[in-house]
Amino acid sequence: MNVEKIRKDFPILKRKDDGKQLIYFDNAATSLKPEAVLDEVVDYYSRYTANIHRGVHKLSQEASEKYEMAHRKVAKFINAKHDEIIFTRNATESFNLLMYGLYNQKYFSEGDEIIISAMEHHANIVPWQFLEKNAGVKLVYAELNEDFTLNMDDYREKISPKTKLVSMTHISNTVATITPIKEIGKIAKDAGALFAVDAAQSIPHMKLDVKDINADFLAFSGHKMLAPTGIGGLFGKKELLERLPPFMFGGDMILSVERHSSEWNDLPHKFEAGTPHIAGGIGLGAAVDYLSKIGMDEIRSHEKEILEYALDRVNGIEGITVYNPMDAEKQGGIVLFSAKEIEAHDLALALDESANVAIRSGMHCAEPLVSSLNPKGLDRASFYLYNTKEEVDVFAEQLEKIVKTLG
Ligand code: C6P
Repeated sequence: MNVEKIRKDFPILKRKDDGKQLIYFDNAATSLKPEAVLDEVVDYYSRYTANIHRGVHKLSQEASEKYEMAHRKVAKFINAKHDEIIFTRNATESFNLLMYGLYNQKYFSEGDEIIISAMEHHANIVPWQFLEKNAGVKLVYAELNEDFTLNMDDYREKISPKTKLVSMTHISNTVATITPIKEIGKIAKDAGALFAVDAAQSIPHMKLDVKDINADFLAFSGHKMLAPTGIGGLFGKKELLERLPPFMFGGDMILSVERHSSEWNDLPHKFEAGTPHIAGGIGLGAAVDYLSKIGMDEIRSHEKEILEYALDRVNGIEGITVYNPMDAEKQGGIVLFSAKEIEAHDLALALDESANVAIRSGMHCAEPLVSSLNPKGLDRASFYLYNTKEEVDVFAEQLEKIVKTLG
């Protein structure tokens, strides 16, 4: 993989502030966008802007075809069928779609249980809390081991005939643990539960195959995988999506409408009510093309190299604590850390101001876990295909200086 060549595809990487080159280590929050994606978005707005599925004119035909093609590209990317991919705004909306669908389907009964892990993002916690309040469902947490890996014994002990859904992250956005998702799924299916995967942090970084992991549902966001913000997706097995009622109603999701009743459209349109983010969808298609051309295995192995180097450098700094499995085989490209005596936001601000290094600080939308590790929040550096060891050097040297002066 030629990282120098890849870097040239990302115009924002030319950015300097006060003469200092931008070092973007906030990829778990959102990724940068390559020219190939930006061009597709501009092309839609400048050459063939039109609503989709609503016009017989050339522009509408072209936009509709591109938008449909994007569904096919995403489907192929994760080995799904094209009508098993629903475009949503983001992973959060995908989980809400799933939750409301199951709720309206009356899938859950009082006393049923949903198992998630202790390292979930709020998007895979809060929707299920709605069911605790409104459907009498109990939310059960599978705990972590001391090294931040998932405690599989705890998960196995907690799964029971009462478990109706297991919804688990594939890669944590904080401690970065990669969960044994295929095994988790098998245990869930053997217990007769539905199995949903939060792939927001895995789909941008590694090869994913929904058939291989036997996911019933899988949620992701486009903006973490080089696509624009405001576009994401939910994969669902066709037979399950056909049974699931829609949660948004209006144009395009219907086949016919009478005064007092309507007939739902085919998949995936049944779940895509109203005018969607057309440019975003087309941009997501371009992002998938870009990632596929480079190769997901190449991206994963580059990130492993950067991660190992970064873990080593950061962990070696006196006064820094790292909260990760510390093994590139067991975790994604994230270093979660804190510096003794320095508040998380102060440290992130100091890195930004002194060396133009962008990292994230705070609760990372995973408050139950992060607040248990440090009630004042943590810092997180997260990597992607365009990051380099030289950038890690600047970051680590600056981090060390800041810890010495502020700590
Ligand atoms: N995590 C982060 O900085 P949305 O916001 O809907 O695009 O993605 C939600 C989401 C769901 N699951 C996981 C594992 C995630 O990491 C995220 C988004 C970002 O960690 C923004 S909070």
